[in-house]
Amino acid sequence: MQERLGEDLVVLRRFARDTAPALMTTVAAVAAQAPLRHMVTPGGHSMSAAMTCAGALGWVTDARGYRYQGCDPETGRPWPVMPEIFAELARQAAAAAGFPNFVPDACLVNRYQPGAKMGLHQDKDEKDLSWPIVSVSLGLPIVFQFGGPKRSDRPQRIVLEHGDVVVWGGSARLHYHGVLTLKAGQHPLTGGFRYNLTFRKAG
Ligand code: MD5
Ligand code: FE
Repeated sequence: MQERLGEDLVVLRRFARDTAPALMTTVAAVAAQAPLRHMVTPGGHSMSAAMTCAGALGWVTDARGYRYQGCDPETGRPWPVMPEIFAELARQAAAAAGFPNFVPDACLVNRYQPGAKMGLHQDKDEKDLSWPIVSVSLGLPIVFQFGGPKRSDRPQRIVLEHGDVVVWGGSARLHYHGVLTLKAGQHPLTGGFRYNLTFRKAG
C-alpha cells in the first residue's frame, strides 16, 4: 500500500515487513561493532534515543555541533560498512517512491525505549539535499509528526508501524519532523523497543 502525504512524501506501508527479521539481525551485528549510545547535543542534553551508524559516513553530535564523519567517536574506528541488505532495501523503497538510483552512504540507527522521543527538527547536514531520505520503522509503533518548512507550521500526525517505510524528497526534504514519546509495549521481533533506520546520501 502506498500513500502520498503531500508532495514528495510517500509512506510505503509494511514495505519492510518480510525483511524485518534479517534487518534486525543486521542491526545487532552493526551494534556489536559500533555500540548504541546516547549522544550529547551542543546544548548539553543527552538524546533520548540511542544511536549508532553504518556506512562510509555517520552522523554525530557533541559539544562542537552536528556533523557527518567517517569514524565512530566512541571507538575511533570507521563505522561498520553499509550492509548490503540495508542498501538494497533503501534503493528499492526510494525507487518505488520515484527516486531511482539512490545509493545511501549513511545509515543512522535510532533505538527508542519507552519515554524516548525526538523533537521537531530539520535534517540539513547532508551535502546534496536533492537526494531523498528513506526511513524504516521496526518494532513498536510511534506517532510521527510531519510539519512544514517553518518550525511554527502545524504538524500532521501519522502512526508509523512495524515495517513501514517513508521516503522524503524534494519539497518535503527540509520539513520539520519528529516523533512523540514512545509508549511501553512488547513487539515479537524487537521486544520493548522501536528501531528506526534512516538512509541518507550525506557526502
Ligand atoms: C525517526 N528520525 O523515526 C525519525 C524518522 C532522524 C529522524 O528524524 O533524523 O533520525 S526520519 C524522518 C525524516 C527524515 C528527513 C526528513 C523528514 C523526515 N521530513 O522531511 O519530514 O527516528
Ligand atoms: Fe530527522
